[in-house]
Amino acid sequence: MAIWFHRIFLLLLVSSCASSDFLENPDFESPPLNLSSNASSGAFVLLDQNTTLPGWTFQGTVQYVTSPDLPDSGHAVQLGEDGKINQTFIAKGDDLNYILTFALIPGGENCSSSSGLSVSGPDSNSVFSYKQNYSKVPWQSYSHNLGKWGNGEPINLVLESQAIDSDTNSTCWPIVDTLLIKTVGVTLDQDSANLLTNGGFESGPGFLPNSTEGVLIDAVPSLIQSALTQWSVIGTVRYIDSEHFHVPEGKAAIEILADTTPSGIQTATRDTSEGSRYNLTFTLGDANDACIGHFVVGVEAGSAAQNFTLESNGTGSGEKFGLVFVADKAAAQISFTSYSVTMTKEDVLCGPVIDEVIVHPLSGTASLKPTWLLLVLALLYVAVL
Ligand SMILES: *[C@@H]1O[C@H](CO)[C@@H](O)[C@H](O)[C@H]1NC(C)=O
Ligand SMILES: *[C@@H]1O[C@H](CO)[C@@H](O)[C@H](O)[C@H]1NC(C)=O
Ligand SMILES: *[C@@H]1O[C@H](CO)[C@@H](O)[C@H](O)[C@H]1NC(C)=O
Ligand SMILES: *[C@@H]1O[C@H](CO)[C@@H](O)[C@H](O)[C@H]1NC(C)=O
Ligand SMILES: *[C@@H]1O[C@H](CO)[C@@H](O)[C@H](O)[C@H]1NC(C)=O
Ligand SMILES: *[C@@H]1O[C@H](CO)[C@@H](O)[C@H](O)[C@H]1NC(C)=O
Ligand SMILES: *[C@@H]1O[C@H](CO)[C@@H](O)[C@H](O)[C@H]1NC(C)=O
Ligand SMILES: *[C@@H]1O[C@H](CO)[C@@H](O)[C@H](O)[C@H]1NC(C)=O
Ligand SMILES: *[C@@H]1O[C@H](CO)[C@@H](O)[C@H](O)[C@H]1NC(C)=O
Ligand SMILES: *[C@@H]1O[C@H](CO)[C@@H](O)[C@H](O)[C@H]1NC(C)=O
Ligand SMILES: *[C@@H]1O[C@H](CO)[C@@H](O)[C@H](O)[C@H]1NC(C)=O
Ligand SMILES: [Ca+2]
Repeated sequence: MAIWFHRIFLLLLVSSCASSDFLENPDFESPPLNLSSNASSGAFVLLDQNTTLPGWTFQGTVQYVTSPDLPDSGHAVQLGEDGKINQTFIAKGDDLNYILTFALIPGGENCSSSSGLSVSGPDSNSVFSYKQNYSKVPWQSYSHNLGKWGNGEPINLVLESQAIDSDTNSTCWPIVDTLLIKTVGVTLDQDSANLLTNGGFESGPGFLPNSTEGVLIDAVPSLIQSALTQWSVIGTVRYIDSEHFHVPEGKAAIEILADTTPSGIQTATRDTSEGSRYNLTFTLGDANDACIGHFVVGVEAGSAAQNFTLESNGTGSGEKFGLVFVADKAAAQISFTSYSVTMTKEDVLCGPVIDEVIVHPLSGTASLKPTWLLLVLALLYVAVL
């Protein structure tokens, strides 16, 4: 048992580093230079062609925002009609993934429809929109994987508003603040007992300094493009930190937020052999976020599927469960889907927490075949005698 655990911790040796060094003026606290209008005269100041925003290039309608309701109680930018900002930074270190976390704040009052925010890297793009009932505070942290880049490569980060309504006067334009870039490098430990990578969810987006609400991860169909290393996402999940939530193991875990449709996470095992039996174990719990309810989590592993339930009183519980499955192929699919729509008393969506997902072979599988063979031969030998 001790060896298993030792190896599990070895696998978690993913190098990662959250840094504000990559971006200049990531929180917009360095004010625009050469403002022609009087900046102290209002909370929203339109940037014009004579203005420069330190670190950033901008186009279209971009306003400099001053408000106590921002994550850093300071300044941010609002991307209005055709509003766009960009900044190029240089990759440091080889083959690292660059994961962006940022705060999204809905802009304006009395507006009927929210405009989307498009976030792009050189070969990636995601569109975000502020969703009601996903946090207690009036802003949300989101993440986007800018991809894997080699040392010295330039990464142009572009944030742009995406109008969804023809009536631009009734549109709530997105406000963006506190950008954080985290580099994540996963070195697969082939000797590890766990046949899953990042089964403890320690490798994922960075948490913003003043955030108590975790980081939302929207649907992403590909493991490679996901901000959560090696896991794809269906619906929306919240990446939670142990500083502000109950996390069963390590510093982070996943809280699945099912809305009108089920949400969940999915990955694939490595090095399983078709027809062999494996034991999948995981911890199912609640985040200690006052999420009271009856959790139903569907677990699929290879060809096995089973529903697991947990009665949550929202005070940070956790229970270990297991599911034995037969691998249907070398990379068996493992997924967790929440069917329960749960909300806190404050109308914030919440749900089951998943952590410590481990897959290991059961005895009596391929690796032990030689032993069986020897035993049979020994019996034959005895029989012959
Ligand atoms: C400020 O604007 C003037 C023109 O109005 C321009 O000549 C000057 O270079 C600008 N300075 C900065 C720092 O952008
Ligand atoms: C800016 O506005 C403040 C009051 O809101 C005023 O005291 C100041 O003189 C103005 N400055 C300029 C350059 O107009
Ligand atoms: C930019 O600066 C020039 C020169 O000072 C001025 O003529 C022009 O009106 C300014 N443009 C805006 C949009 O303030
Ligand atoms: C955190 O919030 C406090 C007050 O709201 C603010 O003074 C501080 O600058 C923020 N820290 C960061 C890192 O944003
Ligand atoms: C923004 O992107 C343009 C090209 O679209 C580029 O010329 C410019 O240098 C970028 N700005 C920054 C600050 O990286
Ligand atoms: C929003 O509506 C309220 C009440 O109708 C009004 O007092 C306020 O000025 C409006 N705000 C804006 C920005 O139009
Ligand atoms: C979202 O929260 C608001 C109050 O914060 C509440 O009125 C509304 O019903 C909630 N929406 C849903 C879908 O529960
Ligand atoms: C938007 O508002 C401006 C001034 O507030 C007005 O001139 C314009 O006609 C409005 N546009 C629409 C489509 O309502
Ligand atoms: C699967 O692993 C769990 C946790 O180590 C253990 O309790 C359970 O007995 C195992 N199942 C089988 C069939 O070995
Ligand atoms: C698990 O529960 C969901 C929702 O109640 C149901 O649709 C699904 O068929 C169940 N799956 C299994 C394997 O029982
Ligand atoms: C919540 O559940 C835990 C364990 O399941 C239990 O120890 C605790 O007393 C419960 N709290 C309430 C308020 O029911
Ligand atoms: Ca964890």
